[in-house]
Amino acid sequence: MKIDILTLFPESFAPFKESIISRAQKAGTIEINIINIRDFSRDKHKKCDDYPFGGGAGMLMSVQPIFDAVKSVLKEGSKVVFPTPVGKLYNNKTAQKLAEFSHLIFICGHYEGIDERLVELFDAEEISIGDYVLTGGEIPTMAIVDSLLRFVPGVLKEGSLNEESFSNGLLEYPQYTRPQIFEGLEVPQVLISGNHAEIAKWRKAASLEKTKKNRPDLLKGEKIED
Ligand code: 6GU
Repeated sequence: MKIDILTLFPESFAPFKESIISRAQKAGTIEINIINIRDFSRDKHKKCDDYPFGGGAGMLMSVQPIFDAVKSVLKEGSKVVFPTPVGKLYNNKTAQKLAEFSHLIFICGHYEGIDERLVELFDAEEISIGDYVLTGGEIPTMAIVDSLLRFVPGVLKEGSLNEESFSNGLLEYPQYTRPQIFEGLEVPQVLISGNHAEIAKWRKAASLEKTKKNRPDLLKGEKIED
């Protein structure tokens, strides 16, 4: 999968040089390009913002640099994604759907946003990562890209996805590592029993308990699958 990220702040994507994402890039499973929108400004001062028609506080991103930047990478089968607080709420299902595209283009908005015609011209998928407002699209883009890459074959180890939170409609069960007793707290005995059937039973119950406590909304009207 190829991902082009269009931003006025290319340095914000330094975290992509780390860990699983960096490994997947080196292995050639994914290719991520960070593109500076400012490089596409035809203004002599490389200006990339402008006043909103109708007035109001703040500036919008200029339409021309973004349009040209998208055009420079757009091809047949590309999907344009625009992270925005007015988008559809993002979840693992959206991540899975996005992971099926061979090419994604992310437009990172800043200031008060982008010209609505860009959404129309590129049939951009507007996605919000939650009911709060961030100062720009860089953090949401990182969250969306990181989470969707988990569904691209070859990025994670086989099987890693199966027991994760949300994969069966529940949150993941609690995990423990050495030492067996820490600050007076013991690891649940069943996990050291070596009895895999009992461990599976315990984990399922613990998953349900965690979900009830932290995300009861996930349980409403849902049938819990084995
Ligand atoms: Cl995608 N962008 C911004 N700026 N704020 C957000 C968001 C996106 N999702 C939630 N808040």
